[in-house]
Amino acid sequence: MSSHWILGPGAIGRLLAHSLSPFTAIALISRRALPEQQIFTSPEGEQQTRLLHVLTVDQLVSETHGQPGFVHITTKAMSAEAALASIAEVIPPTTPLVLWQNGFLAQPRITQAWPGPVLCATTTEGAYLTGDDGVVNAGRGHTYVGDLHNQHAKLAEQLAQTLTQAGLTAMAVDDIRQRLWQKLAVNAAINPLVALNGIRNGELRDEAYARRVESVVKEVAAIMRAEAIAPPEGEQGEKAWLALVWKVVENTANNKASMLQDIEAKRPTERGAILGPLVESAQRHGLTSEVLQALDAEIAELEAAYGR
Ligand code: KPL
Repeated sequence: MSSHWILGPGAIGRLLAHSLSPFTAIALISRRALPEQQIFTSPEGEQQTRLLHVLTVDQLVSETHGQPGFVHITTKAMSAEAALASIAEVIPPTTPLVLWQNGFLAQPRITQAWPGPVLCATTTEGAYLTGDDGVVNAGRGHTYVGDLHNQHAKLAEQLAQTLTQAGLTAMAVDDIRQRLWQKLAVNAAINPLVALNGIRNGELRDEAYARRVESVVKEVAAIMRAEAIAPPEGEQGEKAWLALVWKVVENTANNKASMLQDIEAKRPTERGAILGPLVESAQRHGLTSEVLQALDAEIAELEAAYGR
């Protein structure tokens, strides 16, 4: 039976560790030590305490721990490459990786650099941490897995089956690139604006912010067209992207978006993984990205002020 190593003990990492552990060997790997006893709360509110195999990166590289069947990288987008580098010496270069990052930064880079198969996953599972020893699966969702060049369909199918058996409904897909860009497009219209204004997602519908959402979507829609990415369903074009953004705003109206949480906790944001690929794509295709660049600069300014 192939074991799953999970690198990054955030909400998705711990959700994976808890879900997979009754079915397969797992190791939850982090930079700093975490308690082995971890509490999992299901979407129905049931609590279970499990003894998980937790390891620090230092322990992993200084001891012998066998070889993993899969390594899931569940760090933030900007930490994924460094996290992989920190354990690369103890895993064979043929090890399949699964990247769970937001945006579209870590995925193409690691796919190009890693000799073995690289799967990407995108999920709508809701999860949040309750400290060093707890994770809550706040809402069930769907997970899609595939690789950017559609060369590892069997492996994606095997992983999707394992995840589904573990209670995380998953499907292998041949359009993961599109799905990652679609998620990024919606994220770009919500995350920076709510982070800059310190508001819940639903407040974007207020007149004071709605115009700015529209101007972000205008640029994003043109970039998506150039990248040959259509909205997931229904019509094409700017109107369809805007409708999708407002639908997500409505469905997540009470959410404190991830970028706002990062700003409040004075952590680096994922602006490079969300706005970066859009700005880079606009430049490549000769499109304007003034609004996106202005958002990026404003977020960068907030991050630069952390230490002051
Ligand atoms: O995915 C999200 C995030 O918080 O990062 C959105 C869609 C903005 C919902 O909060």
